[in-house]
Amino acid sequence: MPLKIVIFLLCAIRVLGQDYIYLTTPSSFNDATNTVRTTIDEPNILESILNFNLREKVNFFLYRRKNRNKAHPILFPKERSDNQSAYENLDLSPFNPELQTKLLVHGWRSNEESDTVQNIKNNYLSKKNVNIITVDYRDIAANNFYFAPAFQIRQVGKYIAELIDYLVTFRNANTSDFHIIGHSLGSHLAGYIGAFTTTGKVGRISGLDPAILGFEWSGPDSRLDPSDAQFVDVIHTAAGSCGFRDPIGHVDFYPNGGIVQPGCGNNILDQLACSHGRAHHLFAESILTSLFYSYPGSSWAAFVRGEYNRTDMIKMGDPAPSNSRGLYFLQTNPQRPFAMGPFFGTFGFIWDTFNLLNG
Ligand SMILES: [Ca+2]
Repeated sequence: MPLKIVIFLLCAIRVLGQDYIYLTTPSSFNDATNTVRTTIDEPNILESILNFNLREKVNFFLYRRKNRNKAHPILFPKERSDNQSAYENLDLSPFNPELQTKLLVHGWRSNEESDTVQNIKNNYLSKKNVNIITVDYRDIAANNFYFAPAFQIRQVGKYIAELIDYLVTFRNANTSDFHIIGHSLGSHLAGYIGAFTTTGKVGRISGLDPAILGFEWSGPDSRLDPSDAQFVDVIHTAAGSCGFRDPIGHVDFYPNGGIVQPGCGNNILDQLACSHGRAHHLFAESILTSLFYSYPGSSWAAFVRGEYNRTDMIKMGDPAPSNSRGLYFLQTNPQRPFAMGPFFGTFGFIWDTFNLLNG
């Protein structure tokens, strides 16, 4: 069994807690028709995947500073065709079209109340005056059979895109002001939302360790890619196991090399799960501190050898500049605060400082 599949299984079993999994193969994928091709033989599973009611299963909540601890639900109309009265609960909502909107989506076996969403929401509201819209599709995401939600997020994404189009068309919002942030499976969901938005291209998508399982061999239409937003930034923290290994954004950050994160335990299962979750912790912290100094390079090995230029530094996470492109590397602490600012690679920094001071 190829090593890569073994790693997949380790990752999946850890999260699934069950004894079967289906894997995709490159030859079985058809980008034009499906998100994920699996060898599903069980008709009841197939039925549950294909038949689901989006209006019942997908919920939106709006937060502003004035209601940061009390979610304002955005209600769907009974008749979807009546766009003028759609989402009428918005009339009573604190949504402000003049502001940026952060749209937060969770991943597999998660929900709107999870840290992956709430930490980022709370940090934004403490730092910036923005609209926060959180999406909850927990009934879909809760399916232990990973490939069901991995398949269904295409439809979920299209459904969420309709809300963006509505806000732009009827509430004077600007498509460019939308920033979608998603962890794991939520990263690819964010890609679908961007791809299905019809009123323009959303301003930005941040993918936090995008899920690899079922997507590694997918074409760009079936996963997050740079065409999904004006600017796509990605943080890789469990690259090649739970998270996407290859760069799939305009800019891709690989903290600590991107494969395993420091402070994530000693056994392989804990390391994978913890490393996969580290991406959203790093992003949440970046909203507050803006201290993830990152440097461009060809590989982690080259970075470790000091083959980078400190003057090319950009900051990972929320402050990442929209014109940044390529691969970036950085070190982090093993615990909060994760950001090291300029004080990493101690000897390199001392050497740089020494040289600077001595002309
Ligand atoms: Ca895409």
